[in-house]
Amino acid sequence: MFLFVMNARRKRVALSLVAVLIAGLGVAIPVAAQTVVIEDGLIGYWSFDKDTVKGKTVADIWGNQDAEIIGDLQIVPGKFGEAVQLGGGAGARIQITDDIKKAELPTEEMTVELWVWDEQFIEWGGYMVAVQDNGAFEKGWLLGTRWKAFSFALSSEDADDGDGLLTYLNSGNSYDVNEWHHVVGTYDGKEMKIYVDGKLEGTSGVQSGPINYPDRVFFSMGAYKDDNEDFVLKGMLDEVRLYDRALSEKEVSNNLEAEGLAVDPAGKLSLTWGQIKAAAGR
Ligand SMILES: [Ca+2]
Ligand SMILES: [Ca+2]
Ligand SMILES: [Ca+2]
Repeated sequence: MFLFVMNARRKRVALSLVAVLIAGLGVAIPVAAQTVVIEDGLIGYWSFDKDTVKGKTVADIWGNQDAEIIGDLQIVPGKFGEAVQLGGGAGARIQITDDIKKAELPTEEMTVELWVWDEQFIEWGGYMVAVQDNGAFEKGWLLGTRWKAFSFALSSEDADDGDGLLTYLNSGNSYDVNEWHHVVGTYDGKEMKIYVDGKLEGTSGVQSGPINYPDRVFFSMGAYKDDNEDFVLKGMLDEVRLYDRALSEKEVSNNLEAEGLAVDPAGKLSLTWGQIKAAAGR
């Protein structure tokens, strides 16, 4: 008996089929058709699972952008595995880098995706940010809140009014505190979209062309942080993912159901193989 693991790495495949081939019989028995995270275009994935957090360092389990915990934050049971919990006090965040030259940011298209448990819904909430919005100077992007709406903001080069122009695209509905929500912002170079719990909640055609970045950002999770603002989430963030292309509605729905990568690079391979063996009756 031998095992075949088909890894759908960097292909537009929603489901990874793990098949066990039984030698001699030539019969393929699918034992785990679990929904997995889309990998095509994925450039960063911060799961906050406890085995990916060492001291103040939060591993990027897909890319090369490990993040640093700033402030006294807790790793707590989350939506999937563990999540990070923030208390809302200024100065805390999970920072990937404050040097935009070192940041691996999407340039033409993007998707920012995460699970959030928000305990207060502030006016200028930031879950993942790479932004400067200082008066008329408006560059970069963020996913966060405007009061009880989720909001995806983005600045592009074609819509630039001279010093950048951000569009804050808000969800159509308002939401309650203390619930898990799956929130996604996408930009394909022509349209911004925001999805909440798999449902398309808003579209804007104001922005077009490459993403318009400032010279410096606090590329971070858990706070609306720029040169003159620092508004920290009170709540939890989990399973934060960044793509360099716009996921489709179908792909957003897939990721809403996904419980991780096909083969977890952070060291759960043995667990996955154990499950395969168990399912195969071995
Ligand atoms: Ca997690
Ligand atoms: Ca500002
Ligand atoms: Ca402007």
